[in-house]
Amino acid sequence: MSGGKGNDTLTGGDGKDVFVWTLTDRGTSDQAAVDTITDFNKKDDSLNLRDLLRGERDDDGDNGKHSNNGDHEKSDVGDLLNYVNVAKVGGNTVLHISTEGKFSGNESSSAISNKEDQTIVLKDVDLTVEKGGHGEHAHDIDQTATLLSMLKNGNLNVD
Ligand SMILES: [Ca+2]
Repeated sequence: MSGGKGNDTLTGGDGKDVFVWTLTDRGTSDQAAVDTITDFNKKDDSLNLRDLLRGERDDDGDNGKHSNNGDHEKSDVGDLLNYVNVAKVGGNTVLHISTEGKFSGNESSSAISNKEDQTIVLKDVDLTVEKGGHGEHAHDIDQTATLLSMLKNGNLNVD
């Protein structure tokens, strides 16, 4: 299922749904395209960003070619942090995306919004993992753990 260019609202319905973005779907860093999925199901559904993220690769620089099945290794997120930043807004999970991988992986939300050219809102579902513990940042989102969990659960496909 694909929204195409511009802002779209997507509803998958029952069963396993794959939501696909291609590079031409993106907006600009001045005005990101915002797509909303109304019924993303953690158990069955996945986001395919393979074509949207330009040059994303895993950490060993082999573009996933030498892993067992050609997929992103499930143990590391590689430079995915430069492309995707996950936020929790109310009951929604929001993916901020820089298709050119311009995020530093450690920056303020305003810096992120200046660089993002695609936003994906997953309504009423929480895919985030918090840092945990008791410190001041305990409830901050652990970006690496969140992306790993999405990759592992099949909610996110980038290769
Ligand atoms: Ca769109």
